Amino acid sequence: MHRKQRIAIGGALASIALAACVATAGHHEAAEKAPDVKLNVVNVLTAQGVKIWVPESIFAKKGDVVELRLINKLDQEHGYKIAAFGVEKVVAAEAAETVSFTADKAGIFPIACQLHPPHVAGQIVVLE
Ligand SMILES: [Cu+2]
Repeated sequence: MHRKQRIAIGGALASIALAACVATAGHHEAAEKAPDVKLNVVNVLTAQGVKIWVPESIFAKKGDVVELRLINKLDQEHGYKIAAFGVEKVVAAEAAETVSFTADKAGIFPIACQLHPPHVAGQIVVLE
């Protein structure tokens, strides 16, 4: 009697484990499509009068899909360019844009406003 119950429970657990496996596999596929790095980057004017995208440094691992929501809080359009990954966007005053790319090479690459080169630039660090 106990043995039969144990077998029945064992079977049920195996079914649950199998279902969990299937669910995990499905989730994994979905995760591959979702961005690995998802950040809001905000263009602000500091107290010192410096226009800057915050955060200045973005970190990712090689192969990561990076999605950045560029939010321009200033009253003038600004650019966001990462030449290494073909990103070049102009964000209108008090507007937002999204850029997405795959960080397919490791290294440290500059981020700049292509419209106003003197603006303080940032960098993206892609780990091997
Ligand atoms: Cu600018």
